Amino acid sequence: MKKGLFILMLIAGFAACKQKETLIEMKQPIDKNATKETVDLYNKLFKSLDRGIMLGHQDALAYGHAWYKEAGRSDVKDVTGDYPAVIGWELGHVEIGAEFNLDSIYFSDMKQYIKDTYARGGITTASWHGDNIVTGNTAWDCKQDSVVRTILPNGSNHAKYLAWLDRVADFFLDLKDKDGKYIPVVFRMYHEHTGNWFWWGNEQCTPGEYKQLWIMTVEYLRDKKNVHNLLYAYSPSETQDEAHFLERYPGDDYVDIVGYDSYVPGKDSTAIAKYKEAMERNLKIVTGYASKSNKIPTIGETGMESIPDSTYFTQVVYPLISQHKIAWVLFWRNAWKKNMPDHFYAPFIGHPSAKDFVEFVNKDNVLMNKDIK
Ligand code: BMA
Repeated sequence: MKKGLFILMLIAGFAACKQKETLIEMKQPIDKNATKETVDLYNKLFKSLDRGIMLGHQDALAYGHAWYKEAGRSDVKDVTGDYPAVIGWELGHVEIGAEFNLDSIYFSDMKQYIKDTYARGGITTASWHGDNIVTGNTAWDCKQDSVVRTILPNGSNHAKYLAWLDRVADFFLDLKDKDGKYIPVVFRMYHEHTGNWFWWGNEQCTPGEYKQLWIMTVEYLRDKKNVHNLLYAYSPSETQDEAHFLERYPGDDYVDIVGYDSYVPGKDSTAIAKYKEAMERNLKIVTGYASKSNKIPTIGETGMESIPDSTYFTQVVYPLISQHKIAWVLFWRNAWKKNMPDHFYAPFIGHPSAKDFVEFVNKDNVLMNKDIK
């Protein structure tokens, strides 16, 4: 064989190996047609597990404690100097074609905040407290046990619900970056379903019905509406063990990210003790299942309302989460309305827990926006 040809073959061989290696290394989300940016985000999340835990805050850019819509502002940034790495948004009322969500954020503003976050290298996740389609009341109207059944194929509200999903799809399809590419989003839908406070809860539908609702939604958004910029996150409220966690799990083919929601159930030390116990248990369940099934583990929502314990972040949360590899911990929103002065989960300037929060975000393994660019 000519020397030149041999060298060429050698190079081609190396290139093929390299390509195969890259293919093997790349994790694929459940959407086989996911956009490149969505696959990249999924892989970025896997890589970030070795670096630390990203800090998340719900509604971070739209408002904060006692302020609403101030360009560039965020309570977390006011206190720490940087934006959270993960920002959560709430889609409730997008389904009915409203201009603003159930916490008074204009969807047009939300889209801009998501674009700004992406441009900064941050990550967006969305929850959806969609209305009760039977009564027209909120997601918390859970007196019936038949809402999900009416939504499933052949149900009396199936067609109407698909029209609601059309609006959800339109929202996601309207998220494009400056180059016109779809912005990837983590969709944490039908959450806290092991509780009984939403129409999709555990007393409101059977495990089979819940799984069908989930699968129907994924297949409709992905296969009918061609939404390919989503990663799907499964996030029950606290569960007792893996069997409980999986009782309503729609299957590995329908979930990219697993997590749970857990809050301090009160303001005193007894509540904190209960929280620690629930967090430890749920962190084990979620990280255990994630590593078995090759999914990303997260804490979907958490916090201590009004943070009465000024060392909550370094003394309660940090010792719990730093034992585990999880992609992020998302603290719930800081309400802006005057009638909800105690409804906040991250400190604002002047709050007694602000110093502790700064110490928390400065830990090497707690990641802010600047750490994940
Ligand atoms: C709940 C509360 C409500 C809010 C809802 C959806 O936990 O914060 O005030 O409307 O989430 O964001």
